[in-house]
Amino acid sequence: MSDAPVKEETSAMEQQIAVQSDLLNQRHPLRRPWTLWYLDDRRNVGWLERLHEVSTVDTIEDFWELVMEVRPASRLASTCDYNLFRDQIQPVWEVEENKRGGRWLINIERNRHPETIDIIWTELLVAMVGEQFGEDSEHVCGVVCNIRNKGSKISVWTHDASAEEVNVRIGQRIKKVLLEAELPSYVKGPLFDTMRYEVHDDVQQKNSSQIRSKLVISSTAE
Ligand code: MGP
Repeated sequence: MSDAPVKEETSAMEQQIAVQSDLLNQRHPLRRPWTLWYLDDRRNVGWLERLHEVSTVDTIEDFWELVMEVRPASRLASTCDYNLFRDQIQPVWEVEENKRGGRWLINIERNRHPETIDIIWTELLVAMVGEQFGEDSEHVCGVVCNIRNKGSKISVWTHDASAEEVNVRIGQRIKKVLLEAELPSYVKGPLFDTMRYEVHDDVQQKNSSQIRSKLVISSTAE
C-alpha cells in the first residue's frame, strides 16, 4: 500500500489542528491596558505600602483569565480593596489624573446578599474594559471596591469633578449597566438605591458622614 494517502490525510489533519489552535490562542485586544491593584489589610503599615500592583491586561482573554483567577471581591477580608485603573493610572488621589477628580459612590448595605458586591464589581469592570462610556471614556480613570465590615463600597473614579455634564452622563451609564444586569434569583434588584458623586478633595478633608454629594442619581427616578 502506498504511503501517499495517509500522508495527505495527516497533513490535512495537521492543518486543521493548526487552525484550531490558532483560534484558541487568538487574543482580542482591548482599546487600552487595565491594571488590577490590591490593597491588603495590614493595619501597622502606611496606606501606600498596603497597595500592590497585581497585573495589567490588554486583551479580552487576559482580562477574563485575571477575573477568574483572583479571589472574588466578596471573599476579601474587611479593609481590603480592589482597584482596576486604565493606562497605568495609579489608584490614588494624589496623581495628576485623579487629583481634581471625584467618584460615583455606591454603598452596599450590609444586609445585601454577599454576591451583590461581585455582581456590581464585575458589571462595572466589563463596562470599563468594554469602553461602554464612549466619548467620556477618557474621563473614567478606574473603579474601586472597598470591602468593609461597616458596609462595602464600589466607586467609579472620574478625572474632573467640575465636568458636571460628563459626570452625569457617566453616572447615567453606570445606572443603565447596573439596572440591566442579569441577576441570579437570590440577588434581589435593584443593585443600588442611590449613587452619589463625591469630590476627592472633600473626601480627603472629611469627616465621612458629612461629605456633600455634588450629584445624586436614584435607581427609581428617570
Ligand atoms: P478609604 O479606604 O477611602 O475609606 O480611606 P474607608 O476605609 O471606608 O474609611 P472612611 O474614612 O471612609 O470611613 C481610608 C483611609 O485610607 C483614608 O483616610 C486615607 O488615610 C487612606 N487613603 C485612601 N485613599 C483612597 C488614599 C489615597 O488615594 N491616597 C492616600 N495617600 N491615602 C489614601
